[in-house]
Amino acid sequence: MPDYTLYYHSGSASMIPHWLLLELSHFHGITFDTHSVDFSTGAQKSEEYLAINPKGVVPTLVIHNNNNDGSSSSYTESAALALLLAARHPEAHLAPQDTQSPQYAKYIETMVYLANTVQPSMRDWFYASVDAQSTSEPVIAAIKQMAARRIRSAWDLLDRQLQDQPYLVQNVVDGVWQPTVADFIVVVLARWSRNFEEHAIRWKNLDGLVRRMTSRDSWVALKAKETLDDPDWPLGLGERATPSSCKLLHGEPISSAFRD
Ligand SMILES: N[C@@H](CCC(=O)N[C@@H](CS)C(=O)NCC(=O)O)C(=O)O
Repeated sequence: MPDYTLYYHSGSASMIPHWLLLELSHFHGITFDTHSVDFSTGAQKSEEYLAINPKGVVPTLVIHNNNNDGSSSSYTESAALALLLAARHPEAHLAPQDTQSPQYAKYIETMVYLANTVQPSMRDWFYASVDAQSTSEPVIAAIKQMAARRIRSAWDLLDRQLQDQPYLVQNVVDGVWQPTVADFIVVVLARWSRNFEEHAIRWKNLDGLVRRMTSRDSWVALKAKETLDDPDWPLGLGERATPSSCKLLHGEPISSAFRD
């Protein structure tokens, strides 16, 4: 029995725990298996899947033998899964270890900001018509405009946070800066912005973070495992990759979601 099972869909929010699981398996010997959830058949809304994730979205992480009694439990919310994995594997130093330190306070603040403000805005942008249950162009445009404004101010803020440091949160182990799970999340979100008018890597410090994080072996393994349609990301500024996303739902016209 592996330590974990991840239900994922390529290129979506499940990239966050998937990347972290690969990082942990590469360096710290944890084991996991994966199940791909096929959005094109609506598998995320099937009865079988809803039994482990009533929200009908990815990711879902199953922790096996959580209580040392052979039972398994499922958990959802990509940011929560990131926090959970960092806490369950302190040897990987994916979070500041001293929960009383100012660095830990900054870590929690950053994680909640990403989960509370940035990720929902991304979802609003990609799923405007689905979540609003509307095909009205002005309604969709207004939702996207608000989401884009929030995302832009997030890039401003996160870029400032990276002003004099390589990673979002100070997490220094034996004199060497280590990324926290917040850095992994930002890179996944930055990738989603690649076809936006304002790609996150236009911000200099975010660009540095993206390049630092995507040089990790675990990122290379993630790209291979998820067979991403833009394996060359991050490209140079101004270049455009093929449209793809958090996940455009089956049937949603891609052309309405991306600028030409
Ligand atoms: N807050 C959730 C959001 C998950 C989410 O929206 N996942 C999208 C992919 S990025 C999904 O599963 N979409 C399929 C659907 O809504 O039917 C998380 O971070 O895990």
